[in-house]
Amino acid sequence: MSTEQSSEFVSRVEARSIRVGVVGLGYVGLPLAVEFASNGFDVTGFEVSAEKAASVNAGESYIQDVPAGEVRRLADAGRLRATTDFGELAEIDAIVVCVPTPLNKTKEPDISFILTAAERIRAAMRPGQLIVLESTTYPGTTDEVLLPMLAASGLELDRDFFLAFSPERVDPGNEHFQTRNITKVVGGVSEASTDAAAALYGAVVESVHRVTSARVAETAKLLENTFRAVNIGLVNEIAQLCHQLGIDSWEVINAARTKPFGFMAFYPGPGIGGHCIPLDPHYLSWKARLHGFEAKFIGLAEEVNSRMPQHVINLVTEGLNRHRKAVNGSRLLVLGVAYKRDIDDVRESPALSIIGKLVDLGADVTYHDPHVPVLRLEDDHGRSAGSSRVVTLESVELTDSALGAADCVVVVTDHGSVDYGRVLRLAGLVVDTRNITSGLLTPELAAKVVRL
Ligand code: SAJ
Repeated sequence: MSTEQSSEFVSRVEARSIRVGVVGLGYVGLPLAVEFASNGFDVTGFEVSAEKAASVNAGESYIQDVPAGEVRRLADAGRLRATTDFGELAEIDAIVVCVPTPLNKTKEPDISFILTAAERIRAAMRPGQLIVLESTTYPGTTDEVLLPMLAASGLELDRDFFLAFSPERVDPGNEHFQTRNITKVVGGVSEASTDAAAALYGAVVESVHRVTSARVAETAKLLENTFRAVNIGLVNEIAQLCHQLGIDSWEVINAARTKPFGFMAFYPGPGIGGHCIPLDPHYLSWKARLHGFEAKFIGLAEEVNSRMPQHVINLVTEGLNRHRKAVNGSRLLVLGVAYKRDIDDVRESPALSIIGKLVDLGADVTYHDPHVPVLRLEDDHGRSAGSSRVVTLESVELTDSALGAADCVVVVTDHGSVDYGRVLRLAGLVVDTRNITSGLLTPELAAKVVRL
């Protein structure tokens, strides 16, 4: 039921008299802050990084999808500013929290960034504020954790403040789907909170999808990304099965996708990377375990996906063996180390585990990635026990000699800027984990290639 307060809040949104605060100006927060400012709101970004705050105030952008010119225009117009003083949250009417939610070393949720943000909000709270959490998290975080923390201020839900969850759906590098044209799911811990949050986002996105609770919104986000992890796991298992049967899994998938309904193509790869797909499902399975429920699909997908780097090592071993060579002492050139094509992000990239394993097997490993000039391998990147060496590599130039000298070239990430026909011509052996060479193969070249 709407309250008098939520009606008043909605009116202020419509009048653009709401001051918006975005906590965390990363790949989610900065585009969102710019979107609100571009739609007539007065926006303050709250950052723990003085450097990021200074960049925004100087009209600069450090996020690939946010044009610096847009930041400069809004900063110059006084619509967008950033601060590290969280006490200024007291002056904000709508606070949107966009902080990281990683996993800890034992792959359990780490919501410490959310808790720190919530504590800072509690300390500055006053009547008339809406707080929205966007960070991907387990079902119940908003109503079980955030609500009590904020209520400890002495302020009362619906009377003094509103609280909702609305999952971020930013897809870095996606030129078609940007903040404005991606439907925003919104779920409040009360109906009045849903009203307030739906009004806020309704001012900047084309479509808002209201749900009846914050938990539904939290779980919807986790389903979205668990769906991907499970289906990627399925095709990775199919690929290993096809390899055993001598069947081309890529041809199988491309045939299946001709079905105009009831099928969605996913493709095998060297494993899954990024800050969403490998991590988000663990938030759901962790919560399930607390309730004595085992989320079997999530566990199985993790098992299959996390073993793909070893499968790649097996393919390299298989290929070298054809040339009577061992991995130990062989010169291996890895092409592409970012977690997916045409980006520079190496978080959770399977390349880290593949290179770590090859180094531990005694191979002489170099890599080429036009987007990643330096790569640092920590201990836990698939390294064998005791290999405490932290290895730092620099991307090598993809020269004819580098390609010719390699005993094996391993395509881990298929960046668009690489000429794979040249790689095939100059390399003696290619392990292709992305099917990027299939359209280039003559019978002679095909003899050089081992495909996933
Ligand atoms: N991958 C495969 N096979 C596939 C698809 C992906 O092996 O068929 C691998 C990629 O190489 C990568 C990892 O999985 O290592 C994740 O790839 P992704 O395409 O899911 O890309 P992300 O991690 O950037 O996921 C983001 C997510 N966006 C948000 O969480 C807001 C995801 O929900 C999007 O669906 C995805 O982008 C997208 O579609 O681009």
